[in-house]
Amino acid sequence: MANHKKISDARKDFPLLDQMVNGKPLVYLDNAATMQKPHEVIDTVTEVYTKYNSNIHRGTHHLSNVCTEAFEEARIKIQKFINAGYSHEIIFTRGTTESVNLVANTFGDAFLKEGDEVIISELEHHSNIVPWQLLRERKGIELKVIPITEEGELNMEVFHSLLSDRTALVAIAHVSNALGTINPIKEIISAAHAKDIPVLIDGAQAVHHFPVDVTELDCDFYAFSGHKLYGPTGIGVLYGKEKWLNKMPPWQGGGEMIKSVTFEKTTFNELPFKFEAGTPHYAGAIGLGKAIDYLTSYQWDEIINFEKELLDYATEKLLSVDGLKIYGTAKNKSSVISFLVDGIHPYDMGVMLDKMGIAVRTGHHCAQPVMDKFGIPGTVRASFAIYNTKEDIDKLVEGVIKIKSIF
Ligand code: C6P
Repeated sequence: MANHKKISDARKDFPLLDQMVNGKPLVYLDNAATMQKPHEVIDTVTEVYTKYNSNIHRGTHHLSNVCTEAFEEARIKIQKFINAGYSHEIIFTRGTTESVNLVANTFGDAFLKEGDEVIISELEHHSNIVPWQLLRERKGIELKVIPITEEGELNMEVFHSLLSDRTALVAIAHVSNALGTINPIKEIISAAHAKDIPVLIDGAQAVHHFPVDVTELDCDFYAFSGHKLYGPTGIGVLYGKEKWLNKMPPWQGGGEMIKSVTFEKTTFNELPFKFEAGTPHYAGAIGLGKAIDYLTSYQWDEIINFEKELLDYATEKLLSVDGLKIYGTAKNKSSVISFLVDGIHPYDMGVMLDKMGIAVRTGHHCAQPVMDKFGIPGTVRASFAIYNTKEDIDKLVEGVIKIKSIF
């Protein structure tokens, strides 16, 4: 068996973490928004631009061949990472948002008709709500929403009752970014498939926390972003089953996605290129491949246990603060904690924590319906990665207590 790295050594791999913010050592707890990048990823992207930058799939020259090979190797790494059947089922996009929009615009426009229903949930990120609303405007489809409980879990009874002959797609987050809830997507997928309904999973908050196997899940589409996976920004993935991708029309038109073009008729390229119009973000894709190498140099069990330990520690410590309420108390949770302290607006809390060098996210986290459900303007959100420590959490809790005493 390969030698795995130790999580306790992870922190030194992330150069950005070693800095002062507002005169204090940085405590970075905004990982659900974006992860910091290890040296290996930064060096890989630099290497693309310093050693073999060249447009891919186009040139006959050496640099173009090297770059193309590295880009396609990254695709295969991603295929293996999520255990997709074929590398051509991996479409490079700008991120989760673009992946969901791609499905809404191609699958949605081609296969959904007026009166068809798309099931989403109350805990979705806006990027898995708005594309379906835009499709509703174009096609007259209807949106059905699975409500969440006080704990922030999906009401599965309602989900099952929403499935009907009119349901054309279920589009659901694997993990909620605002509450941390890990959704029972296996149950969702098999219930939908029992009625021949395809399922799209928004995996933006999942792929870096635990292994995802799209073959075992049997989902039809799975979307995620590179930057939340310790990889570069501006690159992401749409996994789609070959049977759907082959039937779906292209979305954006341009170079690379065509086989031949005349003014009378254009024929389209094969998968995956049919969906990758224009020069792709190959440096980002190659960097994402390296981020996957980095993440998988740890054992998943170690990552899961480590993040769970941080989550439990932070939950216990934060709950000991008088007047603090945690939003999102699902039994199955990832390392995200949303909270509010009585009488303190989340924005004020965020700004004051920043003065102490502590980076958290505040607001609605692009999940406004979640905030509406709880009748709050937003939350303070701390989210953990493999380079965080219990000391980071101690500093957060000390900060919260101090701010509370000022208020
Ligand atoms: N959530 C957060 O702070 P993009 O921006 O395309 O990489 O990812 C969008 C997205 C989609 N789904 C979920 C569940 C997400 O969490 C996100 C991004 C960040 O929570 C930025 S808003």
